[in-house]
Amino acid sequence: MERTFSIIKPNAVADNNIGNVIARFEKEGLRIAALKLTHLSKEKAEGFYIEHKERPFFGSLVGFMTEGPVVLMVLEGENAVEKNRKIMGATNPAQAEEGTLRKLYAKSIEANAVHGSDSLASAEREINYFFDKNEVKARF
Ligand code: RTP
Ligand code: MG
Repeated sequence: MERTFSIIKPNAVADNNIGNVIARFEKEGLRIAALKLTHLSKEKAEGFYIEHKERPFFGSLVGFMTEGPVVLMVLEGENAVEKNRKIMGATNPAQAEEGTLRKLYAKSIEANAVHGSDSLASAEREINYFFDKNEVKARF
């Protein structure tokens, strides 16, 4: 059993797609082990995306991620990291497959509806960045 970290980004929250995203995860067999709705500070968003600090889109990305509330989740399930990436689809919604969350709910490559950890190591870092140990409840 694996854990991964997911964010429903500000555009998807603003469009009232929280329920649709969560329903999809549950339908695909992922369980929610932790969840909170919050509004990221600039500092928190910068720290989260620190690996992209030198990329040209960094400032814009941080601006977007702090423009409205987000939903932070820990998802649990078999092969959770890869399963979540498949459900999300490609970073750029123009390249995302039909039926993926990004194809359905993204507005642009930046406002692409969801984040999902890209490896088990990232998942561990990202979960610990946003959640205390006692906030994450094993479901399996
Ligand atoms: P994420 O980390 O959000 O799950 O997305 P990802 O792995 O598919 O994409 P990544 O390369 O890690 O980029 C992180 C986020 O930065 C924004 N982005 N903007 N303007 C651009 O060219 C550009 N490229 C990436 C997206 O919001 C992407 O999810
Ligand atoms: Mg990434």
